[in-house]
Amino acid sequence: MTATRRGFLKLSLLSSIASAFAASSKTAFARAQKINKPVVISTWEHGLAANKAAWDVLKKNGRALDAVEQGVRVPEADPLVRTVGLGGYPDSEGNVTLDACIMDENMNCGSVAYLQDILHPISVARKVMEDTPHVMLVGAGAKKFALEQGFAQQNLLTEQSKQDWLAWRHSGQQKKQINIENHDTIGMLALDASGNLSGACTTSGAAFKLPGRVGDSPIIGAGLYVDNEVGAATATGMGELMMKTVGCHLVVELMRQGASPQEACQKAVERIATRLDNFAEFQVGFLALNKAGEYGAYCIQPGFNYAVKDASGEQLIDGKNLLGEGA
Ligand code: SD4
Repeated sequence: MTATRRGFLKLSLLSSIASAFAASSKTAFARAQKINKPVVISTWEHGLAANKAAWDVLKKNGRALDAVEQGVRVPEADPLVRTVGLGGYPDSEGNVTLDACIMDENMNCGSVAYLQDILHPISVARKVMEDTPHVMLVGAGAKKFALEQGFAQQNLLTEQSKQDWLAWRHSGQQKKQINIENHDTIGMLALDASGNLSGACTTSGAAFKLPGRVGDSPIIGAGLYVDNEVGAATATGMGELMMKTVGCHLVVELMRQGASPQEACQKAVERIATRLDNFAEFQVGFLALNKAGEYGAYCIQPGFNYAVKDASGEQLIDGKNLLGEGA
């Protein structure tokens, strides 16, 4: 095929795809009287403090990408948030290993997994996105890259985390599953004043996991996905379930087909429930935001909440769930 013919085919393909996108994103706009922007949403109660940092960027007409990075750095640096960054529960050998990813409005994404001794994995993920041709760096390579980029090396195992790990070891090393007492990953989504979406997700993962285990949080499509034509989604809970269903990509695709953020999250949880036999042993929560600034969430178990901040103020909302009373 000649270069001219290839160019022509590419152009006509792009224009038909563009009209399909325009048609699908009209659904959300048609539903919303007015676009709610800027707005930021994030998982769990610690999302309130994180949203404040993100809002500082958004209220000055800053970019959603900067907002989500600044936002999730708050729990990363907070030793009291026990499954993100500093003070996160270690793996079964006592090592804190971190997973994070970030995605912008242009389908750019960056990710780090199994990263040790670096306080802000989300900022390393952003560097991977912006300063390398790659999407994901893991383990020793990710750490080497971070150090070369000027990130400081730091011990992230706090005394409290060490004590909890020792107690777990002495208790016979029972399996610690992600249930309603053991979760804190932060996933954050923002729509900025220019109408652009971005998202970030960062975690120390499952407590006392097998060394080398990586969850959904750094996997684009599983723990986070952003399509600026449609919406964005992030997840918290037992990562293996989101990985098996590519959950966040599914949520975004459902929104593309016309589902509201709430409906899309519910359908993704139902997909898990109808495909994975042991789903009821775990928690999974999806959170979604669309181009019109509408948001929603849905989870398997009761107990998941999420924080929202927009021009009308801040809220902490209980996620609707599949298995709880009144579900
Ligand atoms: C993981 N999804 O590593 C993460 C953990 C989590 O709330 O979200 N906890 O599987």
